[in-house]
This record gives sequence, structure tokens and C-alpha cells, in this order.
Amino acid sequence: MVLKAVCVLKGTGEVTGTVYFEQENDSAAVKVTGEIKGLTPGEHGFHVHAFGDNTNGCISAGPHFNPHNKTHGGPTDEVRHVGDLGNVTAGEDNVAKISIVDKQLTLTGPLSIIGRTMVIHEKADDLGKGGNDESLKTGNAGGRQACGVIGITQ
Ligand SMILES: [Cu+2]
Ligand SMILES: [Zn+2]
Repeated sequence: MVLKAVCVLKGTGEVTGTVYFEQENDSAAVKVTGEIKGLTPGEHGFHVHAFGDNTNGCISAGPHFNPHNKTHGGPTDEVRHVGDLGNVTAGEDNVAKISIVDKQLTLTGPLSIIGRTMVIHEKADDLGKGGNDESLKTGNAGGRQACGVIGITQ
């Protein structure tokens, strides 16, 4: 059975987006597609954060989703948070087109990302290579420009 999820991102500014998730079966990689608008051109950190809580805006989503208690990294690193999807890149049109295949995300079981929050950041994620403590927690990606809770779709 194909598993599907969707996330609509909104923030206090003009950044908005829609992200789709698809997984062929329990153990398959998750395909992440979609588009985020209103970004400054260049790279922006893109992560799954731990909580599906937006009571106080995107900040209530908590830290990066990290069920294995590892340090922050890039999407292809062995040592990373499950939520670490790296960066998406916006063009001169301020739009980032998303096309990611990730082996650590899942849409099923106890580590499912459904009910958690997708966040797009102000700045580039340094993928844990920034040489300071914050790099190993957040990738120094700065403020949270928009976010949304990942939900089940048909
Ligand atoms: Cu983040
Ligand atoms: Zn992280």
C-alpha cells in the first residue's frame, strides 16, 4: 500500500509552500516533492521538526526530529537527525522546487513523521560542518520562515 502525506507551509511573512510525501511500502525511501514560494534566492535549510505543534508559531515545533539522539548532519550523512533534509534552493523567481528521496524518513510505524512539522528556514543549513556547537544542533539555518504539520492525505 502506498503511503501519502501532505504539508502546507505558512509563516508570518510571504513564504508559503506545499510539500508532498510518498512511500511505496513500509521500508521504501520517502519521495518528497513540491514547491516553496517567497524565498530569497539561494539555499534554505529544510527539516522535519519534532512536534506537530504550532500554538506559538513555528517555534512550537521544537528541535529537529531526532529519535536516535544523534548530532545534526546532512541528508547523506550516516550521523544526522532523521529530520535533516539539508537545503532547498530558491531561484531568482524566489521559488524552490523540491525533489528529494530520503531513506531515513518514514510515513509509518513509531518513527513516522506524520503529525510532526516541516520547517523552511531563513538561511542555509551548514549540514553540521560549521565548526561550532550550533552547527551540530541546527546547522545555523537561522529563523523559521514558514512551517506546517504533516498530515495524512488520500
Ligand atoms: Cu529546521
Ligand atoms: Zn538536524
